Amino acid sequence: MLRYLSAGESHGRGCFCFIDGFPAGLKLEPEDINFWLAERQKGYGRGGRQRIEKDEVDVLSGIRAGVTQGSPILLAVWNRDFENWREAMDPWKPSSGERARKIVQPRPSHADLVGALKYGHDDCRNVLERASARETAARVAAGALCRKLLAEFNVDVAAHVVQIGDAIADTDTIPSNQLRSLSMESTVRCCDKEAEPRMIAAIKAAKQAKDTLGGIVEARMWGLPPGLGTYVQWDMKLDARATQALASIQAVKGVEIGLGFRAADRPGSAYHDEIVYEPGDRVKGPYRRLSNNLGGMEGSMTTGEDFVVRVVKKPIATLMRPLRSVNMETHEATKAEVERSDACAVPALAIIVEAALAIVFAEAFIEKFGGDSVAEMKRNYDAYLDAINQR
Ligand code: EPS
Repeated sequence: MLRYLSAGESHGRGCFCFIDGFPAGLKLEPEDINFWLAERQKGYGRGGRQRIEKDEVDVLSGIRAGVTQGSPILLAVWNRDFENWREAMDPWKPSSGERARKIVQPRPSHADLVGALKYGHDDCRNVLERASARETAARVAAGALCRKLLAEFNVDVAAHVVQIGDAIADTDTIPSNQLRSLSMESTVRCCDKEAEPRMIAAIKAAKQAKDTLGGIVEARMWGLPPGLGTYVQWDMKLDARATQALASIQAVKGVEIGLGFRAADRPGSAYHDEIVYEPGDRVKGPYRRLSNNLGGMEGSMTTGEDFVVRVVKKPIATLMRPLRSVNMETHEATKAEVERSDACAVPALAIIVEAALAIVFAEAFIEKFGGDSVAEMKRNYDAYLDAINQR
């Protein structure tokens, strides 16, 4: 069983990730993780923080001589900005006045208010430090290990931005294996050259208006054999696990698989993916679908077609022209706290979505094919492919 948990505060020592149940025998280089950490920091619309940080992984356990050991893996991404926050974030000594950077004017749409009520904090900083999307650096590090494991089985994932504000891309006809190179050419990770400048203009306008923007990312994963996940128990359903992993990314408000909500407009005859017998692709198996409206999932299991999912992120909560709020000490009407923030972090979401999916699907591979070593997984994987190709 693959499990992972993160720890860390946005302006504390760093972002940490504990991964248990990761198979032995996967060869890795630091760049396999650092590349994705750097990608997460990029994107038009990011704020000043990314100029301070240069996220790099520090492996504290579980990897020896560039090979995973089968033992728990502990990863750290140290925060450079911590130097500027030592006093406010000190684990032992309380700081006072300006230096404490106390926040009592919660931002609408952030975790500030409810978190303070729930945990009994009188300082919203105790909430926002952990609720911050900086936590996604830890997930991206864990996701990088899982991507590398999936690559051993020729599974790949690419996410790209399909909407920012009212700028919408047209990318349905772009093959999945071209999404990576096309999105890497774009500062907003958009594969549609015509929509890209409209997205950049939308972010620029929002920034000038001291506002923020959300958007939609689409991810596709390919190289998946049929039969990952299961229909037999609610908490083992793979589409549900992918949805949970994606919905838990900060600011995500919706996830749809395949046609998603657009399934409501169609009769069954125009929605269901018809089945044909078409041997030839060993991984997909001999049965194919004539379309992929279900996004590569039937009965909460992979079908062998590409897994397709879209994720919507709300606009970032911190506005430079703050919305109405309440001072929690005086109960007076006031404006929400203004903290340095991003105008739009949707391009970064693409990298985080890929990482979140890599973790869920790596876990599904380990369940199906065994989790002690990569070599054992490969033996079981080959035997399974032999079996399905005889059906
Ligand atoms: C983030 C770092 C943060 C924010 C962002 C995510 O840095 P700081 O708060 O120091 O500017 O830029 O967090 C949010 C927008 C949020 O709402 O939590 C990062 O590294 O991704």
